[in-house]
Amino acid sequence: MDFELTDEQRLVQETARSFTDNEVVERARENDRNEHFDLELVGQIANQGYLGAIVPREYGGAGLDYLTYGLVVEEIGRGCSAMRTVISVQTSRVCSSILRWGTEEQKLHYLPKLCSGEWLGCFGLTEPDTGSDAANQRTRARRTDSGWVINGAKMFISLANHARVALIFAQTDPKKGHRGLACFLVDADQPGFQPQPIHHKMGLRGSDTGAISLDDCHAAGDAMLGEIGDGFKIAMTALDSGRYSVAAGCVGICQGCLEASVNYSKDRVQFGRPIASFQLVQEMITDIKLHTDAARMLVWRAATLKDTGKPNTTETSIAKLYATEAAVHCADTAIQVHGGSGYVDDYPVERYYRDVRVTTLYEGTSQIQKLIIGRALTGVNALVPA
Ligand code: COS
Repeated sequence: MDFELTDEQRLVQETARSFTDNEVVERARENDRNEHFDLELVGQIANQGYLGAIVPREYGGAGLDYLTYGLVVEEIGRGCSAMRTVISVQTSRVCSSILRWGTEEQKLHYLPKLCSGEWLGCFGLTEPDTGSDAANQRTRARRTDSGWVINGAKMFISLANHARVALIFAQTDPKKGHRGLACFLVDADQPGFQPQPIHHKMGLRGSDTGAISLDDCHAAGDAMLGEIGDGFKIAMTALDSGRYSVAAGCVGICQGCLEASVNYSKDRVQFGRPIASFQLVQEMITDIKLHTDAARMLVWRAATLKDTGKPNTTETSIAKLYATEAAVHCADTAIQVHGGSGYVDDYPVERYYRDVRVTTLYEGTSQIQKLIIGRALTGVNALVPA
């Protein structure tokens, strides 16, 4: 693996860095305070080409490789995890699924609108009673003369309230278990699709999260990704991309914690000298750096495997597990460096601490990642009773 970025990758990285500093960081605190989902900023992010970044140019994307996409996600994640979530969902879950599983017509219909930000998309897998056990979908799809009717409920869905198209996972035949699942491209602009905002989240307050009620929702006969029975694999391949994106965003949080802590420690004077001169403060900053670099290397390894078309589910889970836990640790440590000042939102570390907490929960909890990794190592599926 080459640790040197190409000139093009470096340029994309620098552009994303200055965009983040000039446009995203500026608004992150106010949006967080006001629980404001900043559609104008989403539009700017789309104009940068960051929605659907890995989608080939012929479908309206930026045609980036995974490593370069990860560099962008890291920078936006450093600035604002709520906006990073928009990129992760739109790009890694929605666009990557359509790209991987869609017909040519579906790709041409959806991808340009999603990449340009004209439409937002959401990913309806999680349900009120279905989280880690993703195969156990309660939402049902019934065939009709004109297509499908879908009934059920989805929970904790990012972009639910602003999506124009929703990838909805539903069971077509409960007797078949995960082999009965299908993934529908559902038009969110119909009466049976009813999103409800979820408020009072610990973090990601500037992101849009909702519950969706599906009451006789219609999907046309050809509004399905893949075939009946492909639903679970579609979800898992989307998560292979989504987990990578979350991991890259968490490297951004780690990096943000590092920069904030270094700056603060050089400014803050106690006992007549900057606290950066104290060994125990340097130890905390070094610890943040260690976690940041290790997380970044794991993300880059997963990217390299993806970009060379090699199996990467285990390495993606390792990157996701490590980077999210590292970011939780770094945010905690950065607040310790900031002392009382880290407890209010004058500094970004307070928001990092709240925003990062969900990352070890969504896209598969840390425990699920450990079971995926453990299964790959031992060949034993801990989720199947012995
Ligand atoms: N890529 C492609 N196919 C995959 C896959 C992947 N990454 N992971 C599993 N599959 C396939 C398997 O090969 C298997 O295929 P067959 O039916 O042909 O045998 C099928 O999917 C079922 O796989 P498995 O037996 O591993 O399913 P489990 O029910 O044991 O579930 C876990 C596995 C726990 C890994 C899965 O349910 C999971 O990831 N849960 C967490 C869900 C999650 O992240 N939710 C968050 C949603 S977004 S906030």
